[in-house]
Amino acid sequence: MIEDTIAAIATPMGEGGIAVIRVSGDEAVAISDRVYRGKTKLTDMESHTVRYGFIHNPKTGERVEEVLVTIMRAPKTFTREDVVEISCHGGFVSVKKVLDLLLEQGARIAEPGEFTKRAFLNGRIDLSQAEAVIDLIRAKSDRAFKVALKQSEGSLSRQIKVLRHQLVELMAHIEVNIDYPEHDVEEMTNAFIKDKCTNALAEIDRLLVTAQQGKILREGITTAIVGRPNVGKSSLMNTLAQEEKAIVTEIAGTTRDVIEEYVHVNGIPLKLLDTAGIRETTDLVEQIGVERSRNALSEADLILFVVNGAEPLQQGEHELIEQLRERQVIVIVNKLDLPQEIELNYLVEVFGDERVVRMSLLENQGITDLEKAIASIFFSGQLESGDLTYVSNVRHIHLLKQAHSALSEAYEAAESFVPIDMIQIDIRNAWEQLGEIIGDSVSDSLIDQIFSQFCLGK
Ligand SMILES: Nc1nc2c(ncn2[C@@H]2O[C@H](COP(=O)(O)OP(=O)(O)OP(=O)(O)O)[C@@H](O)[C@H]2O)c(=O)[nH]1
Ligand SMILES: [Mg+2]
Repeated sequence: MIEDTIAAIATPMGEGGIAVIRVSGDEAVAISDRVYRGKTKLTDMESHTVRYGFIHNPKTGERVEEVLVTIMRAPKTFTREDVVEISCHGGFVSVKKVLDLLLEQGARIAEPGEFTKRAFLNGRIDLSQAEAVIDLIRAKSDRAFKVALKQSEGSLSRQIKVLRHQLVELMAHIEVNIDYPEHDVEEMTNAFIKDKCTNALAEIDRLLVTAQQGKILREGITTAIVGRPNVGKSSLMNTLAQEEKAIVTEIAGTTRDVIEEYVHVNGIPLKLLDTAGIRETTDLVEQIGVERSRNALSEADLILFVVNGAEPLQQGEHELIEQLRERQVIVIVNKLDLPQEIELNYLVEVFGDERVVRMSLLENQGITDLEKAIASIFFSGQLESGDLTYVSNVRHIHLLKQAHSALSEAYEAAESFVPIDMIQIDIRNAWEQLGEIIGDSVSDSLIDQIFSQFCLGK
């Protein structure tokens, strides 16, 4: 099916200890052999062994690199084809030279994701596993990595397969009923369909519930730090980032732009946005900054609303509170080291006790309380459970929702005694949509689109 041999640099561009070039395909060993010189020929090497040697230009005889070559023969390889990995010195120039020689000898430069695509096309992994490989590469936290690893091992695929199997059984049952209606009474079949649909719907619901958490694990919770000037927003950013990321001064209006940083709180990744203090101002630059603060505020999943505990709430803050009522908010009452003037009871009344955290960023007080508040909002303890199957891929979520609505329709139809061959169509749709998740019934263009998200050499 796949005939040519592909090659690419598999490590990131730039300087490093080593860089690896990967070659895959029928001719991988033969092509590599033409540019390799060592004690034995690569064609004589056993599978899954490593050899020291040199890469040379067969035309000029020039020695180009000192390398280690790993030979892995099909089918026990990442792509299920013959794979050769050449480890060179980590400079850009030498790696490029070795790659060019391989291309001259008949390899073709791989497209992004083409190695993983071959693993999929050769049946070593299914589509959701391949997509998990992208997640593995992009994982921003330990936990996101574990979830992706689990998916790449096929945990989601297994659950989808069980579901599809149940639907096939249901379809077979209906088929029998269509062919031999005298064997069954309509009522029994309808009850059976409703029962099976209810089970499948519950299972899909369970997977969809994990979707929100999956997104967070992958992308981080977009968290905006907002409040009026000088309350300690940038101090909070620096405390959570554990470095002097943002400028902190006693001048109100220090921060003028949105400052972004990824941090982890109890293993939960946050995409933290420090913003300009919100107030009326005539300063043009600050006005733009305030505008950006408001945008960050409207897009955030979580808002850390910082107030100065040493002063009563001000008019602008009351307005902000009104906007924040319906959002996910943690109020940070800062400057606890100073005599307190703020209406604490009022804040607790509006946002709830566990959503108001008292801190002194100057004296490093209250940080654990804040961490707890963040963790309790998003995971309510659920993340600690051992099941790491999270649906986090937008394509999967969309397909699950479609399968869900098809099955709901089947249920409704059975309830109102619609002819069962009509119901069969809905169930079949759901079965097909679930199949698309694992790549059982996907188009070539979709496959191309999915694999183009990969980096080169993967
Ligand atoms: N006493 C006391 N001062 C603090 C505390 N936290 C921050 N400050 C001081 O408050 C001032 C303002 O802090 P920033 O972090 O720059 O405040 P900001 O909200 O980012 O201000 P803008 O960027 O101007 O909107 C600085 O002088 C900080 O040292 C605290 O817990 N206690
Ligand atoms: Mg600031």
